Amino acid sequence: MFDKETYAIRRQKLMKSVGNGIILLPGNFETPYNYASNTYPFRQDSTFLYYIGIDAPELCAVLDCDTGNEYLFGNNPTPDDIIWTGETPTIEQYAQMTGIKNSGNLLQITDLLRHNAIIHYLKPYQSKVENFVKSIISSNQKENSPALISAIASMRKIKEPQEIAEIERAASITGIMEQFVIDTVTDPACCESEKKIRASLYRIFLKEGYFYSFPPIVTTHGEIFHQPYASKEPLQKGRILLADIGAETDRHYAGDMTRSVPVGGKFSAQQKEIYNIVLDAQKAVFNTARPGETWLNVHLTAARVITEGLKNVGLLKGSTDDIISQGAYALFFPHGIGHLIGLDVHDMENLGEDNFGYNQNTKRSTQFGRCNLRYALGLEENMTLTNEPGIYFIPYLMQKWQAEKRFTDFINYDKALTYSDFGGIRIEDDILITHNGCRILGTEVKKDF
Ligand SMILES: [Mn+2]
Repeated sequence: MFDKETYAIRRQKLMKSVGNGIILLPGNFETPYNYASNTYPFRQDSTFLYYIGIDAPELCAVLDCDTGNEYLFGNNPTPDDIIWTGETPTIEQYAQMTGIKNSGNLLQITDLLRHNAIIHYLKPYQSKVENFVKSIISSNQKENSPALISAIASMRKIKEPQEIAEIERAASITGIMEQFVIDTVTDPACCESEKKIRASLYRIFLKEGYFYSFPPIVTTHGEIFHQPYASKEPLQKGRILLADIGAETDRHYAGDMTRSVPVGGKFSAQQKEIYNIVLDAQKAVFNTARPGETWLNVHLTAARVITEGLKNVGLLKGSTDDIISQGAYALFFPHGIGHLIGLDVHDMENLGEDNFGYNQNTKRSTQFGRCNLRYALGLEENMTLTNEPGIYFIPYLMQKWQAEKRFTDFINYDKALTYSDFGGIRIEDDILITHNGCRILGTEVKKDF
């Protein structure tokens, strides 16, 4: 945790911003793996972490905006709990740790809620939490209070210095992980497998007392964005290994970084040509991202660099403006240029990205590719985001679009299909928006091969 004043100040600000009624902030519960006492690793809800900070299951905070009273509810450990898992704090002690005066048994929550017409809460994502919330709230009180979402999002999207330091730590450990991948894979004698490399990455974050911010992606099929599998076979020289990995600190701030590395240490001329376009797009983002600029415009700037580059290679043709406005470039760059990062690797995704990443004037596009941009609005000082352009050759998508005769004026399908074995390239770093630009978080990791 940070010091308890941090949480007290954040809660005061939240109550003032929401204005009236009750704010319900449930923490997460343990989730069974195969039976009740064998659970998945516990991950606290990020909004609960932000306002309460206590990393333990089955707690629920209630903030009364009308009176300013704060409560923390939870169950005290039973004698059996103490025998099996050791002594843990009582609910009174937890409340003290976060600077809350009132505490009580989980069942006492209903008495407090009964007399209040307005209850603000977010959509829960764990079924146990959802059931718990349903059990204490009457059905006419609806979830996902817009006032609560916008109050939380406007606070969490601007990072405090202590949060930036924490993300920087996550990025630094993630950088050590990427450096390990680079050292291993560029060795001309490399005979490791994706699985072995992934296993070694676990060792790096676990020995720091950290965890991953998402399951590591270590694959020579970089064109599969969330490739869940890793091969046991030794890496093949000539392939590109993509490692999209992130450590999460013990305060649960995320890092998220990607390197695309030539197996054996040297890219082919064809690989290098595509790699340099991605690198140029990443540089364009570094040069564009600053307060006052919109992230949508940053995305389009990167799309322009990718489009121009792919035109030079002969994969795209025609007017750059038309390729971008009609979305033809998205065959090769189908995702957004980056996302907010913080207590979640996709920060606040569970609040509904359209609720804070878009608004009345900037609606989410329905166009393939551009619709995957997670945040489109203005950049402000002390926001943290990822900068992650990529170029991919997805055989399924190239064949599908060709069969549908999509953008035949812009896409050279005959040439594109010769890249069917290429895979994909992404280069990703975490950035902080400063007062007049942006900077990389963590130590910069090699990206020239
Ligand atoms: Mn990312």
